[in-house]
Amino acid sequence: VEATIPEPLREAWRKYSAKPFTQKSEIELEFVRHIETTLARSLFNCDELAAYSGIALAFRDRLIIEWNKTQQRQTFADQKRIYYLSLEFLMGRALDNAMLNVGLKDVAKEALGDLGFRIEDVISQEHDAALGNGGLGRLAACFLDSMATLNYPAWGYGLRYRYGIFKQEIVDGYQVEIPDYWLDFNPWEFPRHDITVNVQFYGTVNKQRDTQGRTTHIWQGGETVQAVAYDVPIPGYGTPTTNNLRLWSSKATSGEFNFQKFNAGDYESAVADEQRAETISAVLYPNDNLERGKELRLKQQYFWCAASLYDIVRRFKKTKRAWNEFPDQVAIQLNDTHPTLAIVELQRILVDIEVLEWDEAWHIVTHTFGYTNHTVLPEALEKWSVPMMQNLLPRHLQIIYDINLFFLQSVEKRFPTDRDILARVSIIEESHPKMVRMAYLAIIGSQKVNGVAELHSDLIKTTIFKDFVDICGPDKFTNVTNGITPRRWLHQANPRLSELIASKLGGYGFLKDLALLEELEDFINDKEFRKSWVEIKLMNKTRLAKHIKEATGYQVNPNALFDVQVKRIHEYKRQQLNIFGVIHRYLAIKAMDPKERAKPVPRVSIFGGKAAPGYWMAKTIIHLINKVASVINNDPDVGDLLKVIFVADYNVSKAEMICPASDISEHISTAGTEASGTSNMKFVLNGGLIIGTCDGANIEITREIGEQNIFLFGNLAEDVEELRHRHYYGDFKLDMHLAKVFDAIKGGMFGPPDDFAALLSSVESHSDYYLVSDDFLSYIETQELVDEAFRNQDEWTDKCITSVARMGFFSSDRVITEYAESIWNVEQLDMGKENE
Ligand code: 73E
Repeated sequence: VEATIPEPLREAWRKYSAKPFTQKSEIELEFVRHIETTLARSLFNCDELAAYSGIALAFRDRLIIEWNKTQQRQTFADQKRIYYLSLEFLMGRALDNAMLNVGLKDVAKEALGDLGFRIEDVISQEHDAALGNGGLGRLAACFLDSMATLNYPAWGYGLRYRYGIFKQEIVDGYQVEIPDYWLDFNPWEFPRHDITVNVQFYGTVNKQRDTQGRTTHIWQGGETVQAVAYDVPIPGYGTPTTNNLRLWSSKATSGEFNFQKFNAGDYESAVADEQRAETISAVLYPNDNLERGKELRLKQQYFWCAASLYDIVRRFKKTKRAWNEFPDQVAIQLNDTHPTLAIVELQRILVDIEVLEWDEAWHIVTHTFGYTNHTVLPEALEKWSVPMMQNLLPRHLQIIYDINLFFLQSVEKRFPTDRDILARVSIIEESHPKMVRMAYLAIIGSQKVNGVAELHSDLIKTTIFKDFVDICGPDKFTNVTNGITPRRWLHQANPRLSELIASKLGGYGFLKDLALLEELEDFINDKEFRKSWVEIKLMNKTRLAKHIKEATGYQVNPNALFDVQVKRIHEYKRQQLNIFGVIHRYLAIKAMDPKERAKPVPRVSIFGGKAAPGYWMAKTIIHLINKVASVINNDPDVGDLLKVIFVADYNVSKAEMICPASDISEHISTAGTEASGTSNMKFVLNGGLIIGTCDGANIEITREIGEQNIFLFGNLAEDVEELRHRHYYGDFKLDMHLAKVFDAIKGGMFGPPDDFAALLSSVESHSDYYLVSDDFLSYIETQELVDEAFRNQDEWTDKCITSVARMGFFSSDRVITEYAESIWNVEQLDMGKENE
């Protein structure tokens, strides 16, 4: 039955169809209505959390009206759509973003004021949506914001984890992990119980002949789990476009099987099945840049790929087009190799279910996908054991073997004399057990492969994927340097700075066209402007100092130099280099004549970040930072000269407070290891400077802002291999300054030396893989240059303003435009008058 209301009866619908609010009184009406009905509360028991719920529900309704219209508009326009597949979407809070993007924050502020609430207090009630680990997940969130803002017809597809990234507490200096159950009240999602997909696992494959005598493969048996869609509206900034993020949740299928069990009185086992199914989407794996090969993770990946592809194909089929038009309608971007099974699944759908010829199907597949690589770290490159895949996804393994066979045949034809190349590029690694190399499969199945910053994109072409450049040609490999959304990372995180910039540039146009920031350079000598600039930085530092006081009890001086390193804890990111540098500074202060101690620039070293629960070295680094903090912060010789702070539970909303409050931030990875980094961009955009290595996007930031405005140090990527080789063959002498730091640790200055023995020996006796010793001298000398520069506050301010003015390139709007033009070949939706 056609579920559409006949034309003559539509008048009532049109009359009562919901209209998006714009007025204060309308917001107040909606707020009170939700408090009194949806939430069953009243003005006598409306606390800040209830107020958050009320205003969030009001704005959710507002978003969903535009969301509905956007979907209709996109269906009607019938253009190519972008599908962004990511296992992580690190969205953070939604309310502030929703209010700003629809342009009603000021109005909402007044409305809440009328009703007895301060908007900041209400906003801070919201729990972060923390469905990601770090940069990769946050990048996906920035991309959603930019795709909506630029009116691209785009969908995000991910998993609706019941538990996001764990909450971190620091107990006696150690990290403790607390589960993050975040779904108690989440007004931003819409369950779509009518949109479900059954996903199959295990079972066997049988060959059959169809009526035309062709061999077909039937995948039977095993178990099925149901995917249920939950939709999250993604509002663009200053446009009605509201795109969709679809997250899949797993549950047991309500099929025959359970029914029989219930009837047979086997209630407990039926409930156990139910729970087993729900386990698939229960928890986000808390590893950043590390793959552990767990079966449940592979199940998550297939569950999500299968459900998403089914949905995408279903939408395509509604247009009644021929299959060869699929790549003209659909662009699927793989956020790292995590969704690589989508390639295999589409081939399976086309060959086994839609009965296309293999070659025709493969042509469609390879013109649909794009693959973004985010890391060269070997421990992060995904490989799945062949026996595991054979068991879980028997038909997919067959298809992978066939893809590999045809690929290797073509390679052999082209390189008949290279005897090793087939083993090197085979999707199957001939180890025990055999492994499926997901990155190779992703390359072979995609039209384009991109890295995320220039150095990184060059490195993948010359190292891990070198053979594939020879085989597929250089045009398949490209670079798209990462970016960040200026809406969240300037306007929302730093409203005062955004307002100051708008006052000079004549409006907020820069939020949609970040290159406009360059006009700021015209105001570099404007005294009033500079004064406001400095005041805003001080206010932001004061706000952070207040948080630090509340969270740690330590009082820090907002006039000191705030030196910040916040990111996941990882040896390659080298928080150990930073804390060793802090100890070096401490020893220097202690060694000074008390009269001299007035000279150094007072500094607050601020750390934050989570360690993967099973990553012992990273946890040791956190422990050392906290021990060093408690010694230094309680040493009366030091006073305000040096304070060390570990901010617990670093997340998106903490980042929004911390980024605007830094004077200098540290991006000090071993050269060649950090693919891009994106917090480097957030700090500079908020008027902070960088101390960093020649790595990732630091290099392009330097090119844009000028090398006089950044503090670079350390060995270059091209020298890393040689240095490691030298260490390995015994030619290694610990830097003398670092040796003194190690002596202090070994002497028990920061607690039992045994606690840190493994960390020190990773540098001293295990070949110093991350070159901490090699870069130490250059690091501490450069930190002295930072002190020097900070003493001259006027020049420092020049550097900050100039840098912000030159950050336009790092908007995620620029990034999305590059993807759209050079990889996806999609067009923005023409909004006609609506977008004016
Ligand atoms: O350099 C960052 C990059 O800025 C990189 O380490 C990160 O991606 C960011 C965005 O491009 C990243 N995360 C992961 N790999 N690279 C990763 C790998 C496995 C699981 C979770 C995250």
